[in-house]
Amino acid sequence: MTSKDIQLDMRGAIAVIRLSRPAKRNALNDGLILALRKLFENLPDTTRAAVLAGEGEHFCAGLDLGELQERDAGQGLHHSRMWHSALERVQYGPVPVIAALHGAVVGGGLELASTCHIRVADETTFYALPEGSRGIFVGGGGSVRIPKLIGVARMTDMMLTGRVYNAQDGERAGFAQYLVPPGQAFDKALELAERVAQNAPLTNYALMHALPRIAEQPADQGFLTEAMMAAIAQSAPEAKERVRAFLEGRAGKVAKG
Ligand code: 1HE
Repeated sequence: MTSKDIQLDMRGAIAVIRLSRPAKRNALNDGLILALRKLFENLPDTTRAAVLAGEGEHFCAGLDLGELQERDAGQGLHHSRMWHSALERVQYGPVPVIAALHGAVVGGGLELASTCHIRVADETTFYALPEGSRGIFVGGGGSVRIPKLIGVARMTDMMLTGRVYNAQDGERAGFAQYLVPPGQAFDKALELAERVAQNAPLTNYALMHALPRIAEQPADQGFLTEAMMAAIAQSAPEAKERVRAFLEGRAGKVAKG
């Protein structure tokens, strides 16, 4: 399924994906969620990293509330599962995704942002979970992913009290890994994506697919999964060449940040 409300633009190996429904603040209707899923299932083979951004004044206003009114309980269940399956394609897709955030990152928009692998926010960004005051609950995986960023206590507070985090507090709380001046989130996200795209593909695979699962495993199993992933990654010819390049003085040193 394609949608005029989501745009893909390849910039070399970087897939730039934009939510393009600014008149509705990029609110996520069913068509957009299905198109997002399809897009991540069909990224060109040459893609090495992606940037996810929103058109207009806001990243995303969350669920399209216009569609919510028409659902009964059974339809609501399937709708939430549809979101889960689409957002899983983002989190466990082929390449790391860097979210470029600005303006509202609220409700389902925050759920979507929390599926990405790195979040860059500009200073206009604000985070909220208005589900609490709308009489509903998160349904796009937010109860699983958001506490991993900010903790259960902060998420509970946001939903119980309607608390809104501004960009600075949001970065401190753990929503974003980078905070930049207004209007600069996209450029920073693209810069990071280009850097991520230089990594050995198996390293990126390990970070996307093994690390979050190891974090869920009992330590004993996590150590074993880690060892297996490490063995696979280091056995790739590309890893051997990268290590040789360092030993022969052909690769950069780690520099102070
Ligand atoms: C929408 C939506 C939407 C805007 N669904 N139409 N999300 C929310 O509860 C957030 C609701 N939205 C807002 O609080 C504000 O719109 C914003 C803070 C995001 C932006 O404010 P602003 O002043 O820039 O825009 P606006 O004038 O409020 O909205 C512009 C238009 O977008 C307007 O429509 P118009 O036809 O009158 O021009 C709004 O109705 C429309 N619009 N947000 C539908 N969300 C998987 S479960 C996830 C559950 C949730 O995400 S619940 C949280 C939903």
